[in-house]
Amino acid sequence: MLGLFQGKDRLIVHGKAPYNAEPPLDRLRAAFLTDQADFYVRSHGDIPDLDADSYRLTVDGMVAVPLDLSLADLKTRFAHVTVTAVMQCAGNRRADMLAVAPVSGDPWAPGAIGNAEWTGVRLADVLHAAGIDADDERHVAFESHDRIADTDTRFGASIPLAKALAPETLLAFAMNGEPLAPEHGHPLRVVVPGFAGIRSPKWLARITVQDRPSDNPMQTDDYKLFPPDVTAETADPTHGLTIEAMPLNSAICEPARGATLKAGRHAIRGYAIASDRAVARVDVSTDGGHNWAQARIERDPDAPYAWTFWEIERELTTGEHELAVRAWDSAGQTQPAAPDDTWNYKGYLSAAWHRVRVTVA
Ligand SMILES: Nc1nc2c(c(=O)[nH]1)N[C@H]1C(S)=C(S)[C@@H](COP(=O)(O)O)O[C@H]1N2
Ligand SMILES: [Mo]
Repeated sequence: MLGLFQGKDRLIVHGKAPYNAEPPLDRLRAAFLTDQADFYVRSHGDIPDLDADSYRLTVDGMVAVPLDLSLADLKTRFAHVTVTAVMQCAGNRRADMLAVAPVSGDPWAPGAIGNAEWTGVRLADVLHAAGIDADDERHVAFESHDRIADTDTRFGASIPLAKALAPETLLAFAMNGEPLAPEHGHPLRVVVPGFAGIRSPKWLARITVQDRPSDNPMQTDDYKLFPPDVTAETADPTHGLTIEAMPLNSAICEPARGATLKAGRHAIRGYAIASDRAVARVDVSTDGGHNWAQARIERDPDAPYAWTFWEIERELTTGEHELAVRAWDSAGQTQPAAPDDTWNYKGYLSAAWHRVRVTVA
């Protein structure tokens, strides 16, 4: 197993305790599968140091046969499955909303995302072994070993039963063929492809099938989406939208924001992601969104939950340029031009055109 934060020295650190960090965007765009060393870390509290040999997972609640499994039980009783999927924080690209008006939370650039090959067992197989009946009104609640910073409350969240039973939803013990690093949830985490990272608990301790969402503050108060007119003072979390599926998004990874370039042809590269739809088209502008050209896209048709890479070469003349990217999904939807319309006081789901100013000298 990799040691704590091993190789993470390249990351841009937003906070040390809890540890929150993201890769520089050229590292992020360097490989279709993001190395654990380059993978962003989002933690709400401590990073538990769990021993794989003594680890236990409890499955209880509305099940016929409650389970108490070791990691070895889990690995031997259930088929191993590998799914390539993006993990993305609901706060990814928050910095662009912060530029509109103050928001709470870390100012993530577009690096609070990564794409990995997750190996584990299907959550559905474990739930069926516990004898659930597939009543769509149910929820699957998770509890973890870490404590939310400055509280005694363990981290927890839930997903609707239908997504828990979906074939892509895993209890994962490996990432890109390596055991999970401590900061990514060793020895076992949930992976819910297409959903915001908050629904994929790390350091999983307990799974409870119940008739309502988790009562953990992460579920009831945080990760709720509001329109721009709602403030921290007026927000009623019971009226917020629970963030689950992530929106269509794209970002320019190269060149870097603020870069000084030589006049001539330059490659402009980045990623796009459409959650549970496919990215159908990516357009790039070098004049702030007046004129657009279609980028080449690269994706794995067998990995619908992975990201799409895109690239285009453009001639850049001397002066200031505002590069911009917008993606389109298979339903013909595209991203909003400006972050203002979807600005929210928590800075979630920042998905307007990504703009990068560069100087050509
Ligand atoms: N137990 C636990 N699970 C957690 C979190 C956490 O703080 N504790 N953070 C969540 C959030 S908000 C995100 S975005 C992802 C980040 O996963 P990563 O750190 O492996 O990239 O983990 C999720 N799972
Ligand atoms: Mo997150």
